[in-house]
Amino acid sequence: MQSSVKHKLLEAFSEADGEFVSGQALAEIVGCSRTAVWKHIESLRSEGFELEAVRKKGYRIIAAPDKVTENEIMIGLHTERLGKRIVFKDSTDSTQKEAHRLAQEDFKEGTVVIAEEQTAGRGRMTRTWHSPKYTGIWMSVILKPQLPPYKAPQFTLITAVAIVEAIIEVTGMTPEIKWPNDILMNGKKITGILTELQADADQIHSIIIGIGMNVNQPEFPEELKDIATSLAIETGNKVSRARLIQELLKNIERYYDIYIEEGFSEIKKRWETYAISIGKQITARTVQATIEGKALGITEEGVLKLLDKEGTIHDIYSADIEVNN
Ligand code: BTX
Repeated sequence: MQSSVKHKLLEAFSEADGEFVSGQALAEIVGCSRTAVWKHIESLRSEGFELEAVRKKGYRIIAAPDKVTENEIMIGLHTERLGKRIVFKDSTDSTQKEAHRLAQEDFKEGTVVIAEEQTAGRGRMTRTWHSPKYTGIWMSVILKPQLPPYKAPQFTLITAVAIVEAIIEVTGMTPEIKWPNDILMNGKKITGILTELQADADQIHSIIIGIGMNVNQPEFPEELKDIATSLAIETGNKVSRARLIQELLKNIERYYDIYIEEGFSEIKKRWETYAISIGKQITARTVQATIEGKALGITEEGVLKLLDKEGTIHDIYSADIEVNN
């Protein structure tokens, strides 16, 4: 929508102070037809404005979108490095893409990209990540650990523990981790993690950790509604995205520091207490094959050990898994 039209409509609603404004009056204010007004109203709705339409009365505004501001995140952010620089976007294709670009421009470790909406949010491989406006946390964190690339999968596990504990802290509910990169609530996906690298053969330059957390969506599109959920759906309340972002950054920094100073064992221990698949019969679909067996646990490198019924133990580096019992 042209921003001047949007501006005029929002001004008219603001002056009406919650009362109805007729379609005809809006058409005159904006200088277009009533059908065009209706289209503009639809466009405001898609941006998160709640507008009521009543025949013969017109339109009235019920709520403006629940935006997050940079200041809201900064006040109450208790970190040393993470989030000291936040690149904040109202809309972007993918925060991962933006973070990759910034990482190459020699941005410091801890820079975070956050968007209110992603138009081409991505998951692993060529999958898409549904990222509607003003409802979730679509965020990428740039880290620059001096480590070899084979350590990178551990960062997905560090992030998973950080996410679970942030959700516990803010909502009091305990989600579960499904190896390697899903966080579930009541069996449905509440958060996905995408860990990507800029590296040469023996040294990581940057790790870009993408976090997509469903927070306040009231519902999901048809193709996701059986597998996805949001914190608002599960808790019955709207949840503060700014507060969650603060907790996430604090926890990621904390476990990252523990990892660098003490190694992986504390994180592995916590990860295992939140994981659903360990000790269970699972089906793992990798790019090469589908393997069924018992998930024995993860290694220090974050690799899943899977025992098949012939007694062979497989090392699974990346897969989609299904828990069978
Ligand atoms: P994944 O490949 O494990 O999961 C992707 C799959 O999850 C999709 O194919 C779809 O079935 C399902 N899905 C898509 N959107 C949602 C959603 N909102 N909630 C639940 N399930 C969904 C997971 O990949 C990693 C996702 C990381 C997303 C973050 S957002 C910030 C950053 N920027 C970016 O482009 N990606 C990351």
